[in-house]
Amino acid sequence: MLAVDYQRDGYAIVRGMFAADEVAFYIRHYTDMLERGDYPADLLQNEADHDDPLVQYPRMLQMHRVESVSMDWLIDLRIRRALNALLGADPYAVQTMIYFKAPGSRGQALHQDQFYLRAKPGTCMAAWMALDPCDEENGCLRVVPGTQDLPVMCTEAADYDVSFSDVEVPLPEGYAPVPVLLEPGDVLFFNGSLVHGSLPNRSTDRFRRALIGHYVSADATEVTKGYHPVYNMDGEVVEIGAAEGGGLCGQWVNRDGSPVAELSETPLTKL
Ligand SMILES: O=C(O)CCC(=O)C(=O)O
Repeated sequence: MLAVDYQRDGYAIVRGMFAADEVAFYIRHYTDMLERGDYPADLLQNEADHDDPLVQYPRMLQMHRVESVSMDWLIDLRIRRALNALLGADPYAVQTMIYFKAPGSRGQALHQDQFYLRAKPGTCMAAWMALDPCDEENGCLRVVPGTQDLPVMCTEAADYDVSFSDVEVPLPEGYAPVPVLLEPGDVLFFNGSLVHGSLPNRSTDRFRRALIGHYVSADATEVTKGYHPVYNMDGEVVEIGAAEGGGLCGQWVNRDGSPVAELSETPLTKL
């Protein structure tokens, strides 16, 4: 069922993969890290604007490189088994992130993870675990059905009023994001081509926390340098190459009245 959903849609949800007490533990753990100030900085934030909830509750990146709770979660047996079912083999683990998404926080414009990771050959994969109930009001993740097999698409400038990130994949008519409603402990898996993002948290008092792991399929021989060191699912460092940015990207063109993505000469300018 999980693999069937994933093959068809490029994403699949495992409900209740982690228990309520585990979720409570992760919330406490990362809140403590935030309060102590000993977390890996996220350079995407606008440090000058201290009223921005994203400055008060910044996203953390690559926590698994400095502390074991994150590494243990990244290679947790339940996630490992699900990734095996979806990818047919153990992947390599390359990233952890936590989003606090406090009330009033901006979201993240529609994008593809492969734009950043450039896993080759094969793809990258996300495990996105809800730590709070996630709905449209508090800025749940949104995915765009039908985009799971696209090449890395050319991007446009994102709207900083609603997104903290700077680029956005444009969507032609017929493609629309759908909200992914999750409960704490649910894990959404999605591939690196699937266009996804989130809108601002419009609630006044509800966080939308998520713990996220990124992986590359084990046939990948390269991934962008910033995602090294690369780990196997036993937590051991493995050596694979560093992917380059640039190259061709997909542009929407009209073919017989339908939008299709064709590779364009326009180079990607940013990783
Ligand atoms: O959680 C979000 O709002 C966005 C996360 C995301 O896009 C990602 O993990 O790639």
